[in-house]
Amino acid sequence: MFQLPTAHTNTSSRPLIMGVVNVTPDSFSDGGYYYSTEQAIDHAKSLIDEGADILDIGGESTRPGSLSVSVEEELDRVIPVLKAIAGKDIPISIDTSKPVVMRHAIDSGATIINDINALQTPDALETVASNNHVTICLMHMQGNPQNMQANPKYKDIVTEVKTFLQERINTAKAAGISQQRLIIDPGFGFGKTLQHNLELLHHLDSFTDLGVPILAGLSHKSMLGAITGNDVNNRIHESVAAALLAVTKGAKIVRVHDVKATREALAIYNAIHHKEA
Ligand code: PT1
Repeated sequence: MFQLPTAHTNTSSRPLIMGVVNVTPDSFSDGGYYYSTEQAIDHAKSLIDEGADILDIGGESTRPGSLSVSVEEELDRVIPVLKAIAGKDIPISIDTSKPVVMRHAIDSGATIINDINALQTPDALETVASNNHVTICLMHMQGNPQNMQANPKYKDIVTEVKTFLQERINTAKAAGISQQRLIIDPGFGFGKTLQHNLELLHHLDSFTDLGVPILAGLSHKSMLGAITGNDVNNRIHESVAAALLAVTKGAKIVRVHDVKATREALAIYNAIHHKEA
């Protein structure tokens, strides 16, 4: 069973690396599900070899401008991959906002629900509340992936994101989910300008007040490319720098594509902070 006892209670534990496993059809292939399933399973295995602590499996892109997929399609994408990885002795997170996908993923071995919609979808709260083994990541987003980058607006980004996450924590607890089962995420790139994202990262430490572990996902995001000018497939260095910065600002979990590079960078952090690598 996966819980984050160390991330919650033991400040001497090292930060955890969540490796991203996307199960989305390859636009350069007409091999259909089998092809992308096999590819995702191979990728998951290599992230385990690189030292991932958690795998985050997602079947619906949430990058700016992405369209949602049907429940059936999302299930067809993620469940075979989940089943292939379950039993490999690594906690599995499912990146979904759909209660039906949450339910099937839990039944197939997922122990973390990573919901960019913070359990606001009807039935989502009820679906996860009853299962005491499941940890939930509540993320902030303004708008939805299709429209979120159109015109993001805040008076005070840090306060507004924090207030939202506090409300979602309270709602989850009122539904019977204990605080020990929760993780929060400010949602970098989800309805935020570059300036908003930088302000959030700069003040990430203020989110520790909420009393639950912080997860940060900055890997390969456009905010990094906006600074260096590198395209999405060429942002390893800025992603590693951002992950390390997030950790120094209190993140307990970093969601990354480049597990090996992040692991090596965090080894330096761990050495300084007397945490076991
Ligand atoms: C995240 C996250 C996620 N990000 C959590 N789950 C994505 N908990 C998917 C861009 O600006 O940060 N936290 N699941 C990926 N989403 C994006 C968003 C990818 C923005 C790219 C951008 O480039």
